[in-house]
Amino acid sequence: MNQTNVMWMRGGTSKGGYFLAEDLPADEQERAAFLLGVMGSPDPRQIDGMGGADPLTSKVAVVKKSEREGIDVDYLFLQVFVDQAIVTDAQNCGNILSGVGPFAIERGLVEPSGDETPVAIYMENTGQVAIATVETPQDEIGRRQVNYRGSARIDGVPGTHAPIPVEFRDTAGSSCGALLPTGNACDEIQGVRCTLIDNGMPCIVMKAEDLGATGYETREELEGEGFAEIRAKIEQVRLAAGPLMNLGDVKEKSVPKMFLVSPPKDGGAICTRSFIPHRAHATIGVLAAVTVATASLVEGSPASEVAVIPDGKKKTLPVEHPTGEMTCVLTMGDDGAVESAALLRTARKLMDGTVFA
Ligand code: NQM
Repeated sequence: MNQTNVMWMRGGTSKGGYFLAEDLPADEQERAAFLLGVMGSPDPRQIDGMGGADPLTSKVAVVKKSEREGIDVDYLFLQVFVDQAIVTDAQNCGNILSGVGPFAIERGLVEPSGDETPVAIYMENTGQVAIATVETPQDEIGRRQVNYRGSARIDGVPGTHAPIPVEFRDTAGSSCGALLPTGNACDEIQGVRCTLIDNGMPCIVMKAEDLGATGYETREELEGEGFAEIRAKIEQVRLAAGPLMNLGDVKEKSVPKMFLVSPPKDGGAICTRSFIPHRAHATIGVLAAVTVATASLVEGSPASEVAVIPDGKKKTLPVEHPTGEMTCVLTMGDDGAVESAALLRTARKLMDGTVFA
């Protein structure tokens, strides 16, 4: 196979190719080879493909109508590595998820049901469910179409767009089997105090100051020569922690994500800088934000030492990142555990056509 149908979309602060499952090879290896060709990997510039030379723009959503009760579509996320010939389903992506609802409606997998259409999405990578609500107003001749225009703003994306609220439930232990896979609020790994946690995304959360960082660096500073030693230390912690998080050897995996946290600077709940896991994130992952916000609520965790947490069972937590913040609204159950998380995202259709590998 050397060509197929695709829709290229921005989903949240990420960008990638959205495919119907039936438009890709069923065989995993064939599919991986095809997607590497589409993106132009492996090559740090991805010059011969559609990828944007950044893990955040080298992403794929594979979507199909669901046969599961109460679910509209199944979504499989694939990370296409930029400079290695690796395509992995070992992580989920909440940013690319933001485009799945609009894509499913555009492709006729979901019938618009009113001015707003809730789309129930089964996330195959982690076996969990998200509900994304998409604006579907009627046009002049009465047809309901996805609306991308609007006044919602998310940090990391210029301009404003139609809001796509996304709600997650029961994301604890999505890939690690438990919220705190070691059972501890704080572990010491390679001499660094950290929380190993998974509330939708496996993450390791450390205080920036414990690594000799401020936690307020720019993406360029985090990726610069001056940060090389700290990056090497972070990778040592990651490789040692992978097996403790039930993820096995994570040398060639894009999880766990690595977080440096510090006190909020702009009125938020906590300030973050993340590595995904080797490039610094320009903003923050969606499920990663939910996970770090959750870490800040865990008593005895390093994150709780720097976070500013409001009272009440429904907590609005702006998670600061290098280019603004992402607000997570976490609802706690009677047992004090996070029951659900809601976030605001936007997405935009960029092109619809044929892509060549
Ligand atoms: O954590 C990047 C992104 C992500 C993941 C990454 C994400 C999430 O911002 O749910 O969205 O961590 O590789 O797209």
